[in-house]
Amino acid sequence: MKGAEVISKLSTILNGEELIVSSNGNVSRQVYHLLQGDQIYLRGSMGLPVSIGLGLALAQPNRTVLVITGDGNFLMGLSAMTTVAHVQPTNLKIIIIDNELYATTGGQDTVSSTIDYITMIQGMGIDTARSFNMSDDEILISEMLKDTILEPGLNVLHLKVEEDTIVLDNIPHHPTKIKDNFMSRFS
Ligand SMILES: Cc1ncc(C[n+]2csc(CCOP(=O)(O)OP(=O)(O)O)c2C)c(N)n1
Repeated sequence: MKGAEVISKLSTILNGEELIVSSNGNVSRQVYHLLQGDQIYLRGSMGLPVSIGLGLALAQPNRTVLVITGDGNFLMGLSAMTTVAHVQPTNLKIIIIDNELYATTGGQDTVSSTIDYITMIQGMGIDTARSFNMSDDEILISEMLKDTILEPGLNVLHLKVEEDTIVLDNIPHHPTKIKDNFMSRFS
């Protein structure tokens, strides 16, 4: 299964009230085109989705905050996970779409193939991390996504996915417009 298919499946699980932060590049494009709502689609600012998601979760404790991040972005901002583990924001959910590539910029390898994500994340102090290889059994994916989003507490889901061959159009908004649209959800 590909990352875009995972993101599509989320549309049947989300209730529209969640605040989503997506990592720059293909993942943000997929979230923009495949999910509803004015969300934080990061552009350019690689490595920051977990940091921004943490800040948002603390600022909006009554809303579910969902971070959807590529593995390259996740690894670049890895230190933010130690703060997430320390703070344990119960409204924060993190989904790592791991294609083992910087797919957006031409498919260079990340170092994901040699990392045990669950051991790493549990070592930081997050017990509720799950990992799933999407080539194993596609039927389980909806349940995994549902559990990650609907089960109370800080949840992390690491998904090994196939590379997307279809690249969606870029987001047709300047970051300031993305910010304004997102902020209008609170007015
Ligand atoms: C600091 C920085 N370095 C590099 C880039 C260029 N860049 C944009 S997206 C991207 C790849 C992101 O990889 P990943 O998060 O794994 O998502 P994927 O492209 O695989 O969907 C890179 C290297 C950038 N925007 N900022």
